[in-house]
Amino acid sequence: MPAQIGVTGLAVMGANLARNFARNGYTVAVHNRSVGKTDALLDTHGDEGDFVRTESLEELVESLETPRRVMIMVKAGKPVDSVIEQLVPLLEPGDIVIDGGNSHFEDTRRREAELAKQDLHFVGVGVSGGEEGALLGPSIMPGGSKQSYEALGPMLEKISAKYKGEPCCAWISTDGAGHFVKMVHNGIEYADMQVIGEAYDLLRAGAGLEPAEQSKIFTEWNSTSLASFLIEISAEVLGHVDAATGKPLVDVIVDSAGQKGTGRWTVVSALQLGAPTSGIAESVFARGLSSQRSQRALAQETLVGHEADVALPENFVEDVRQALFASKLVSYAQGLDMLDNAAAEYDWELNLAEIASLWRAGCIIRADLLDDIMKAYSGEQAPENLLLAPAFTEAIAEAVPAWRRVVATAVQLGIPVPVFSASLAYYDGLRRKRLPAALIQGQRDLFGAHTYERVDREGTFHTQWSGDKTEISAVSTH
Ligand code: NBP
Repeated sequence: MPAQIGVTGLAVMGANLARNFARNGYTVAVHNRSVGKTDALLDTHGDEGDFVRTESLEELVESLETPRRVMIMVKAGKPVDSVIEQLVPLLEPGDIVIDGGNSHFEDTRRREAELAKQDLHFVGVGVSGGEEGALLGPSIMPGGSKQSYEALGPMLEKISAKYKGEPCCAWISTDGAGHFVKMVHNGIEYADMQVIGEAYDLLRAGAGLEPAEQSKIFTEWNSTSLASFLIEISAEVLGHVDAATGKPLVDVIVDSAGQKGTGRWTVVSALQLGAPTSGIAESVFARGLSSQRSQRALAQETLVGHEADVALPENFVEDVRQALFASKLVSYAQGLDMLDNAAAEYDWELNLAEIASLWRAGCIIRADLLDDIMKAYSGEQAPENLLLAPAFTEAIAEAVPAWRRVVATAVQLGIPVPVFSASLAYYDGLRRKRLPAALIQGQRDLFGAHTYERVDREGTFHTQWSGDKTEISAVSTH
C-alpha cells in the first residue's frame, strides 16, 4: 500500500512527528540523509504503526500516494533549500512539500513562490510543543495555499493536540503566514517566561522566599487566572533539589539564558512592521543581557545600586501575581496586534480568534487565558486591541494598583523588571490622552521640516523656524 505521507529528517522532531502520524493510523514513509537515524527509529518504534523504510529521496517519493505529501524536518536554513532542490525534480504538479521546521517566514514566502511556478504546493507549518508535543499532539499552524490544506489539513488535524476535543490546527493563511504566527507565538513565549522570571526574582530578592516556598506559591497560582503550562513547569523547576549539592537546582544553574533566534526574529519583524512589542523585545534583550557574563562580572564589582530601604507592600505576593498577570496580558496584546499589522502588510487573512484557539493546547504558551482571548475575538466586532475587549479592560484594571506598587517597589529595591515595567509603560502609553510625541513632531519639523498635523484643523503644517516662524500649509514628508 502506498504511504500517505513521507517524512525526511528523522532527528528528534521528525522522528516524533512520523511516529505521531503512524500512531494515528497513517502509513508513513521515513527517510533521513544518514540511514542510521532511519534504522534507529524503526528498531525502537517500528511496531507503533505502518512505516515504510526508504534510503533515498527517490525511494521516498516513489513510495507515496498522489498527490504526494512530503514533510521536511531537517535543520532550518540552507538544509531545507538543499532538500527542496533534490526533491523538486522528483515530484509532479499538485504534490505538496511541507516544511515543519522553524524556518523564517520570509524563506517560506520565497520557497512558496518558487515552487508555485512549478505547480507544486509549498506549505510552511509552524509546529509548537517541543519533542513531546510532536509525539503526543502539537499545536499546528499551517500556511500555504488553501487548496493544499484540503489534502493535508485532515491529517494534521488528526495528529494535533486537542482542546476539549477540538483540534489545535487550522489553516492560517497563505505562503509564510503559518511560520509567521509560530514566530510570534515564540515571541510571546519569551515574554511569558521572562515575566515569570521577574516574579521569581521579586519574591526571592524582594520578599526572601526560597525556591521551595515559591514552588508552592506557583502551584497555587496555577489554579488562578495564571493557570498555564509555563507556571506549572516553573513550580516543578523551583521545587527540584540538585542531587549533587542538595541545593535548589535553580541555584546551581548558570543565570545566562540561551536563545535559538525566533524571539529575535519576532522583534526584528515587529520593528519592520512598526508594531510596538516592547514586552517581547525586553524579554529578548533580558536574555541578551544575562549572557553578557564578563560585563556583568565587572559591573557587579563596580556599579553602585543605591537601593532604597523600602518596606514591601502589605500583600506583596498577591501584588506580584497580579502584576505578572497584567504584564502577561500586555505581551499577548502586543503579539496579537503585531499579527494584525502583518496581515495588512503581507495581505494575509489572519483570524485572531482561531489563532488563539490553536494555542489552547499542545504548545508551550498553552494557558486557560487563551480560551478567554479566543472568545474576546470571536464576537461580531473584534477589538482593536486585546486590552480593549471589555473582559480584559476590566481584568487589567483590577490589577493596575498592584502592578504600579510592584514596579515602584522593584525600582526602589534595584531589582530589574524590564517586562513588568515596559508592559506598564505600554498600558499607560495606550491610555494616555496626550503623549510627548507632540514635542517630537515639533523637533522633527524644526530640524528636518518633517511637518506636523494640528489638533484643531485638517492638513499638514510647517513652521518656518529659521525665518519669521510663521506657519504654512505643507506637503507631508513624515
Ligand atoms: P535538527 O534541527 O537538529 O536537524 C537535524 C536533522 O537535519 C537531521 O535529520 C539531519 O540529517 C538533517 N540535515 C542537516 Br543538519 N543538514 C541536512 C542536509 N543538508 N540535507 C539533509 N538533511 C540534513 O533536528 P530537530 O531538532 O529534529 O529539528 C527539526 C526542525 O524542527 C528544525 O527546524 C527545528 O528548529 C525545529 N524544532 C522545532 C521545535 C519545536 O518545538 N517546534 C523543537 C525543536 C526543533 P543527518 O541525521 O543526516 O545529519
